[in-house]
Amino acid sequence: PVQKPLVVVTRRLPDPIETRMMELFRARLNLDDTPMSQAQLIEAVKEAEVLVPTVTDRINSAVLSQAGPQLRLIASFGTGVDHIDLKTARQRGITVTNTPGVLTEDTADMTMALILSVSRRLTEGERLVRSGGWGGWSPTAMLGHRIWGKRLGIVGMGRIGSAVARRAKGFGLSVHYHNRRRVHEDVEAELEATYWESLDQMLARVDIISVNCPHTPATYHLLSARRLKLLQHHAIVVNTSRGEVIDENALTRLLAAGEVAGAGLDVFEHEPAVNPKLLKLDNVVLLPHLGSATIEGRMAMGEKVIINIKTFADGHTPPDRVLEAMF
Ligand code: 8YV
Repeated sequence: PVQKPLVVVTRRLPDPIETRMMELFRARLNLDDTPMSQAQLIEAVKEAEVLVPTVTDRINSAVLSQAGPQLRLIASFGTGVDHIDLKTARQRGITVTNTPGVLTEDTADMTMALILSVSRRLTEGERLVRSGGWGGWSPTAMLGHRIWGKRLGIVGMGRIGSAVARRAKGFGLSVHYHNRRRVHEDVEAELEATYWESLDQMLARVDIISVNCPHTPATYHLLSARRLKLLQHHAIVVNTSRGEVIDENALTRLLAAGEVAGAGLDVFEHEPAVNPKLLKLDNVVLLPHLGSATIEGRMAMGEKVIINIKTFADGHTPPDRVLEAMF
């Protein structure tokens, strides 16, 4: 087992996490918190025994092919691992871990916040008040749609999708879902969720779509132009997963044409770039990837990273090991 491994952390993490990392490991922190360039990542993997990247680091084959043999573990700070080339990591014998579970509830909260914001025109109304343009209450002004009694279609019924389903029940939504595999009947019964084997059929029948699946080669543009056109014109789309799961240009066109009624997006296809045409639309709520951005969540993510590194350094399989076969 590696003792006190050299751990390179690519971004600033919560202070107590960094302090603990300095105590436990030889931790090298990126104090200015700017995302590392590919050249900096390559420098990092030449020396690091453990790399702690985040979603803003592309740990692709170009980076991994430059890694020295001392790089044994990539302990990612986050749950999604689409920024890491898992196949190349496996071929080079590098273990990969993530931080699942601890950001489930926060991300599900953000999903509900977006559903409500879009349906009830929250940010539009806020902009009106702040602009000084609010002329006073009117019986017909800024009417949104109620969500109670509507049909929610969840794409990806994993941890986060299930947490969204639990909340949705409380808001009086009926829950529908599409997943690679149907979930266990007991879980389905608890969530009162209706399974759709055909995503196309589900899209045509729901009022709200929530994307909660990971981004993998199989889910890239899962919500393609063709599929988005299956939505009813009053439908709204919410995404707290990864921008790449939706064809953002197609969604933007349909929103502008009124063929999709609204969208709540916490993630984008080319983050932090946002399609400029989206910025002009009133029927969208746009957030800067805040799904897991709570103090509690980020602390728990950091603690998970530490446990994964410690367990690995002690010669055991880390609890949150990621295998290609999981996706
Ligand atoms: C973080 C996330 O914002 O965990 C994920 O997959 O998208 C978020 O929790 C980020 O990815 C941390 O690297």
